[in-house]
Amino acid sequence: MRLSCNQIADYERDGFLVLENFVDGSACDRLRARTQELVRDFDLKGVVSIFSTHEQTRTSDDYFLESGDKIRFFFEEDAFHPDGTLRQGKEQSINKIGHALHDLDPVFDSFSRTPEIKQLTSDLGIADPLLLQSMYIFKQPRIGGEVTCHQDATFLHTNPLRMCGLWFALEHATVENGCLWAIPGGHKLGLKSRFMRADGGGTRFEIFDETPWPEDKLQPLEVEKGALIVLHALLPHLSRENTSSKSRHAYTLHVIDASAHYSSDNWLQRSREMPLRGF
Ligand SMILES: O=C(O)CCC(=O)C(=O)O
Repeated sequence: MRLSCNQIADYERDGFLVLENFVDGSACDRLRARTQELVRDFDLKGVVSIFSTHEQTRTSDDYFLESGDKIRFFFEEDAFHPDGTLRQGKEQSINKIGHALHDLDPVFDSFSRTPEIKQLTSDLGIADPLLLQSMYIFKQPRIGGEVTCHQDATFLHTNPLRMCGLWFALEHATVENGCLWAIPGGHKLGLKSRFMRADGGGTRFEIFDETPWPEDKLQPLEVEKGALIVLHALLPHLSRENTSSKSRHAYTLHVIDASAHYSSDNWLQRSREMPLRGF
């Protein structure tokens, strides 16, 4: 399956592309089942790293900063009682798992490295692809937190910018359970900020443009299980809180081009022993 000229033109115009039925339902189910096993085997003693896009700096502890070549678990902000104990089981409390599932787990590896995804990234102009980052996002029923409007290039910067995000719906994603929203054409507004490692340790944001996003132009991207949403590196997008009783599981992959320089001050780094790989 190759992208048509019209699809490529849509992507260039809007900064995103929705491809329904990109993966089989059975492949989505295999990924969900494997994730259930990972969560079951995850020992949370000593790990209380709450992931929140509201206060990125506070939560950028070592556990987060060292996760670029590991499989690590991050909790919903509302998952804990004030005394630090979980309000409900860990299965209902985890916000996401990241960031090297595709290199460390065989089930994620085979979901991520298919001829179809390889062809797609080539059609998008990524000539020498490297799979940079993977995340399993739960968007838990009732406590699934919002992800504020952002560009992925803020977090994963290359020079020149050659990167795309691939967002796979593992369940039906709707406005009700916190689907993605995007500003069509917003990828032409330029890079607003970068989130990077700070010289003295930890992280910081560097702001290039303080103008707020034109959020009145956001459109919901409601999709069925098995759909793929391709996101341009500069596309402003977000997801709202999940206040419904339904989860909204998704898997994301970010692919860069080996010909572009991966910025050494990006928050996400790999150890020398685990270099990035292609398909
Ligand atoms: O799945 C979501 O809720 C948001 C994911 C997202 O925006 C991202 O991974 O950049």
